[in-house]
Amino acid sequence: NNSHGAVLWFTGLSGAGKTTTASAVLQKLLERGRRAELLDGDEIRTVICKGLGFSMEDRFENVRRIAYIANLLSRNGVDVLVSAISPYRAMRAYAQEQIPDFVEVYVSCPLHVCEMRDVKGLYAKARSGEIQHFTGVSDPYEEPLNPNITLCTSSAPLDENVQTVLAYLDQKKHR
Ligand code: GGZ
Repeated sequence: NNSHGAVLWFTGLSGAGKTTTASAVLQKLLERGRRAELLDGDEIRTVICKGLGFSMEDRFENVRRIAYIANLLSRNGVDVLVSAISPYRAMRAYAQEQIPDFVEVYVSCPLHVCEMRDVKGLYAKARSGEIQHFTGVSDPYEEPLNPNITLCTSSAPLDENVQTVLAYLDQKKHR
């Protein structure tokens, strides 16, 4: 259905560049005159997902709520960019089932690179045990087996990754 927006679901490790890449794609879509929104897990966790932690159950609940909003927006013609670790295949499969025009974008980056970047100092805290159940360190991340798009943020520049996403959308004739 062409009146639907696309839902670009960015999954990957903390610090892989999900939000950075999604924000840059958002800018481009807005410049093209699209209606578009970014749903960032980290941000949503301060509002409608306030109180949720990082157990498998809470992460699943987080993803369930994000998928619900993404669906509401996309069926009203808004392109939605989701940035959430969403570490389990089952939760991404759930989102895919709920959302027409779901596009899985794997933001791939080696753990040691994410850890070297450690933008928020969370990896250090995870290694010291100050934070438990940290994805990639003490909690699982299940890589997508068949993502629609794979972006490598350690080897490709941001601009190139943004173009890859836009080209995918154009070719999918979402526009
Ligand atoms: C993973 C954690 C954790 C643990 C806090 N594990 O890179 P960030 O900092 O800015 O974004 C991460 C965010 C993860 O929220 P999501 O909603 O994307 O996760 S999920 O999809 O799994 O529900 C990270 C920070 O919160 N953070 N503790 N233990 N990331």
